[in-house]
Amino acid sequence: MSALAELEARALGEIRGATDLAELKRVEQAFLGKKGELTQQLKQLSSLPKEERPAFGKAVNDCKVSLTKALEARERELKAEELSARLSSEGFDPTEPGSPVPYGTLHPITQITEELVDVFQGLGFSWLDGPEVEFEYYNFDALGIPGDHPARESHDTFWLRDGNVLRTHTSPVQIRAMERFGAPLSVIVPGRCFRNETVDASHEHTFYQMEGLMVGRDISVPHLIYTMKTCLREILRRDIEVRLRPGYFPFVEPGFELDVNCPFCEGEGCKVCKQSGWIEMLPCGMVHPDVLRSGGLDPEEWTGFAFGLGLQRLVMVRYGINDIRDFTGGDLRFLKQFNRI
Ligand code: FA5
Repeated sequence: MSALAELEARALGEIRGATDLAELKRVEQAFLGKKGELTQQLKQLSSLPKEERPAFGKAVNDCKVSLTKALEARERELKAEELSARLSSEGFDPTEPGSPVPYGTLHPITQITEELVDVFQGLGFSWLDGPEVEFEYYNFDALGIPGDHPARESHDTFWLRDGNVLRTHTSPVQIRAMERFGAPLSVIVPGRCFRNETVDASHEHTFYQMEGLMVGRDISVPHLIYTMKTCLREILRRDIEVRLRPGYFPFVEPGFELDVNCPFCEGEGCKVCKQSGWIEMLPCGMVHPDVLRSGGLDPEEWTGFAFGLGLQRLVMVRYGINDIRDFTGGDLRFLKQFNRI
């Protein structure tokens, strides 16, 4: 056995035999310290014939690596032993269950999204996602809202330096869905939208919509009414009446505003519904032939309906919440009322 191999074996034995951290430190010094045995070996290097130096240098280095690894491993073991000895001497029982950590709750917008996805998947719709940073083309042009169209003014848009936009609604995904999947098609698209609006009790700069789109042969207004009634009945958890009023959106023809009978007065007339008995719920309509064309579909063959549901608005109507800012205010007393984990 070479002197180096003998030194390594002896050092490894001492490392394994060290019974506490102080002793381990002493062993480390004895072999790897400035005056340690291995360090001394290295000093012999210059006295060796030139051709033997590389092999000897490598052997010393390998030995150093092996000792360092063994020292680290033994240090970990000794530390763990010391910790468990200290904890048991203090009467700490690591097998006792910890004190409970309070759970958070799902945000009401997350809850309503999950419920809506559930209802619509039951009706055969697929759940799609789309980009929040959108091309001007998808957000506006392909939906029949060219640059000079007055409808752009109602969407106070966050423009990015590269000419793209933070999407102002989920409708651009209508085009993306038709381009990608063709027809027939039934999709919902819940997601975040952005408008550069002054925030007040009913407007946020960042809010959630859920787009719905059904395209098929002979899809007509009764399909739209049936779908919306089924969805709103499930979500508002009561039997509801709906009515359609004309509404203008360049990407639907005809376009509607869909109202539901007021949940607070059952249609009798109250402060919330401004004595009308009806609450404005969502805009919708039959997909404009030009929009079908933008999506690559032939309007002679296909028809469809679309809607854009404001999710904060839906939760507000369901629970009688009167300020949209509560959703992002971070007040736990508000959030804990929607106690679903
Ligand atoms: C649209 O955004 C259309 N894309 C909806 C649509 C889709 C129409 C498909 C026809 C067919 P509108 O700008 O009205 O429409 O917004 C739809 C809903 O989003 C509103 O009813 C409202 O509930 C919600 N919403 C709009 N702006 C805000 C805002 N600043 N803060 C909170 N909710 C908003």
